[in-house]
Amino acid sequence: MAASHSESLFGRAQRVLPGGVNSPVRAFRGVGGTPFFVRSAEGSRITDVDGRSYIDFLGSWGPLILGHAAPAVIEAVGEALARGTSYGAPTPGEVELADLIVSAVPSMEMVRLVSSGTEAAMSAIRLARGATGRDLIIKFEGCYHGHADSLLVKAGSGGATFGVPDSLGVPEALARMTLTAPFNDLGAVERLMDARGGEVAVVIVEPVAGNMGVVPPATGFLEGLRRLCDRHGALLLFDEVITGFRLGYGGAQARYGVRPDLTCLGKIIGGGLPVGAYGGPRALMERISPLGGVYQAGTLSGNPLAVAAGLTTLRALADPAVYERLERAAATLEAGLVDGARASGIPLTVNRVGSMLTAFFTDGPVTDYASAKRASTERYARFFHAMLARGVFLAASQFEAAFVSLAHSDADLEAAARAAREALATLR
Ligand code: KE4
Repeated sequence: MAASHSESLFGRAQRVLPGGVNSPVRAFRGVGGTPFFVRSAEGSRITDVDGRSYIDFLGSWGPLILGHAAPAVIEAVGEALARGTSYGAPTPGEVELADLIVSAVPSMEMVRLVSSGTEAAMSAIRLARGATGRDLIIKFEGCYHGHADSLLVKAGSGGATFGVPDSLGVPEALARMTLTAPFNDLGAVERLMDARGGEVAVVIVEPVAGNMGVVPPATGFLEGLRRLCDRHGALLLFDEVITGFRLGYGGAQARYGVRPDLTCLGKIIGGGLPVGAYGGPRALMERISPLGGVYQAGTLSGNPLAVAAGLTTLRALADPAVYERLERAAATLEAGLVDGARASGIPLTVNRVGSMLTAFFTDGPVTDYASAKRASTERYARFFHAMLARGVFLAASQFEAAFVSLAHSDADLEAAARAAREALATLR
């Protein structure tokens, strides 16, 4: 049979792009097979270069909460485009977006726009180190905060407190400054703080984990981190790149009522174009260059096209009714997965917070990375392809999230639930 256009493109791509992709998870290595190449997308649907279309529950890994090619976003970006693409000088839109973000996010008085979640997390870490004069950071196993060196670190062997590189190219000396603890394990954080709290600049956490699959914070976990940081003079950094404007207009910090010292944002605030941000109280943010001694910069920071997409997206989310709609829609998808698993007898644990969810192919509760890793990646891979064959596109990894958007219709959700029931039945 002739190779599909995606297969031909993937063959060509692999000769010039490492793995044929510009971000590893897109290569389908977690699920096998050839990734489809995208021709276009609109609303809840994405269409590949062979003309196949899928109901999309990835939404570009989170940004497309309005769905693809939302008319208001297309119009706003088009208007900005007609005026130029980048100036390297301040624009009114950046001020409007900054105003909107600091008015929505409870802990923010000031914000700096950057071009990715990685940049946001990396810069917030540097600010925390600069503000406290301390070097150590604490992160959680299974949480991902972009690919800055200090954050590509995993737990040292034998429960040693210092970290070891989780990627080639990360210096051991730097990795040792990152301590790790299991997500939802306050005791482990307390022990780290008791041992070295005076050296810890910041604790960085996804308030609802999305990068081990969706794992909500245990009751009291976020409040406990707040107390431990206060006791030891460390800063608390919420990485809300996924949860910001996803779990409500004020993000996870508003939903759970815990106020971090710093927050990083991304994804939704760019509406599908490159925007990241980090922010917090004025006293901290005024330490950022050009006011203070913590340096951070970016040629395309606050890019007018990306700002237009972000502003339009966030304005569309300002109506609380949209989050009620997202909640109902995601609950329908969750029910379809749970019903399908029950009918087929396949062990499945579905973790959902708002409109982000993960179906783990395991029967136990999934509360941290260790329990998430007990899920069957082999079964997830078969499920992923069975859903794709039925016209539903999920994350190409068991350890990622599915996202429901405002563009998903009742018909889309019913179709996805039907596909899930059929796909799960094929796994028996
Ligand atoms: P970016 O640099 O990819 O914009 O953001 C990094 C980042 C930071 N913090 C959190 C909580 C994130 O989830 C991410 C990026 N998420 C991944 C997948 N969950 C993006 C997909 C990819 O790497 O291609």
